[in-house]
Amino acid sequence: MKDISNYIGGTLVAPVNGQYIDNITPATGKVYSRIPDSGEADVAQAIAAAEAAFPIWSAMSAKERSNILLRISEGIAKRMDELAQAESVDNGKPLKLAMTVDIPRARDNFAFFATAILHDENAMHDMGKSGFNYTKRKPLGVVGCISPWNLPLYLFSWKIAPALAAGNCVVAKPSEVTPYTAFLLSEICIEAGLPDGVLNIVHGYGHTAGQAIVAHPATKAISFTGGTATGKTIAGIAAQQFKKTSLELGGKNANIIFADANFDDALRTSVKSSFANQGQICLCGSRILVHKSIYEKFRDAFVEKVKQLRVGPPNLDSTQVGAVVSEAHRDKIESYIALAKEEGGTVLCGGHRVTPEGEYANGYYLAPTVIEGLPAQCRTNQEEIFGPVVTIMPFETDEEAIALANGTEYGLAFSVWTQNLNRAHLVADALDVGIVWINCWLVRDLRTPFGGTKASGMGREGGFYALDFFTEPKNICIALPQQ
Ligand code: TXE
Repeated sequence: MKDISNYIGGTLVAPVNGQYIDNITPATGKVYSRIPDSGEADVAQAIAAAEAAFPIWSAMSAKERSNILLRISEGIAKRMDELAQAESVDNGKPLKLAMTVDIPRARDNFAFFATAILHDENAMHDMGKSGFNYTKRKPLGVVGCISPWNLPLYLFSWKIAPALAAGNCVVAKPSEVTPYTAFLLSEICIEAGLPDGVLNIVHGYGHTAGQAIVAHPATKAISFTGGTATGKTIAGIAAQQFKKTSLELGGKNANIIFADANFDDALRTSVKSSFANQGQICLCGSRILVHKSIYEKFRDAFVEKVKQLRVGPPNLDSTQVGAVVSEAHRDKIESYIALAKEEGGTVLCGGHRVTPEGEYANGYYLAPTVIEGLPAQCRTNQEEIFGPVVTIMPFETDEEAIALANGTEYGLAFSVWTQNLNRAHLVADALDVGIVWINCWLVRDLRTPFGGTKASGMGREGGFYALDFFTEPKNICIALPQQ
């Protein structure tokens, strides 16, 4: 059994208190490694190391920082198989998904921000004969990055890469549920020659290690992805210290299918947007809204396709839906399925556990579940379930579809399926949401603003939005001599 280490001041170290947390693989329900149960003392060491490294790292040229970050990207590429395997074991996601999405994207995150800093520009505001202003953007100092378990290395690197590229030093905490690839990243950073203390990775629980990062006066900004309730706690602590926060929180996304949609494309993609990563992506479309005139046809075809999804051990090539991330999370998802029934919903397919054979029999497998007949305002249609469960319901008019889509406290990412150009643009404009995908889902351009409205979060990640977040603008005003 492997005990993984914290990465502090450039070295791999044990937690100060010597305590560890069991790390369970959801595919079998068995403990397979142990994670440091870090606390304030470990975070204090990490922050001290980051503070010591900041003058060196921030003084490097963009080119020098870029070269080091590119080496990290290459290090991820070299260890692609090992990282994908670790991600799948830690999270329960199909190995194929980790190989094609998670780890390639972590590699790309580093490469993207490593090169973005070579192509940026700063503002100059001209006052004509009176003078001009130029704006410098300075790194903030030590920043905290806290990430969740659903896309572990993908989201961890999505925060760390822009923070480092902008010249900050980082204290980061991956989810205690899926820590392994973050640990492997520490090894990659050491091999890549990242100067000591520039990135520090502290493992442990959210309420201890995570909260210590947020509460420490030396962290100038917190970038967080995770649950909305946690986001609220973090925002409350950070606000007391006027700390910048970027919060990417939950979603209850609508997938709106109009009668004039390309039926086959909408159908195929809806299966993916509902159940990719066992439905554990904040961008998954968990409420499918279908125009009344095609409702029965779409519903029946959708359920037919969902029934064919193969649920099973993540390491099998044939598996399309793996295990959900933990026993507690499986229980939470099951409680929502029970609630949906109480609220009057009909389970069209799924709604039960799946038990593979042999060593996988105690893993956390759930059949992809489709529920209809629920009112829009019920809890099942309002709260984030974050599992392989979707609801489906009909609508009659464009206005009704928009109202249904906007009718939750969340506003992260909606999909709109129509071949009518005017409808596509008008509906997209009316949706109170951070991201709209028209005739597609999860098509990503890393330059675009990423984030949500309302309870889905605050601020935007991606491209120069992230680099802006991790820097402080300083305006310098030059007055020209007046005649
Ligand atoms: O997330 P948490 P959980 C949603 C989803 C899920 C629910 C809870 O609905 O069921 O959130 O998931 C750290 N101070 N999403 O409990 O707790 C924690 O250690 C500082 C949506 O796993 O928010 C982990 O590293 N940090 C989502 C990270 O926060 C704290 C992805 C996320 O954990 C902390 C995951 C604290 N007080 C869950 N408490 C998305 N938007 O992608 C916890 N953490």
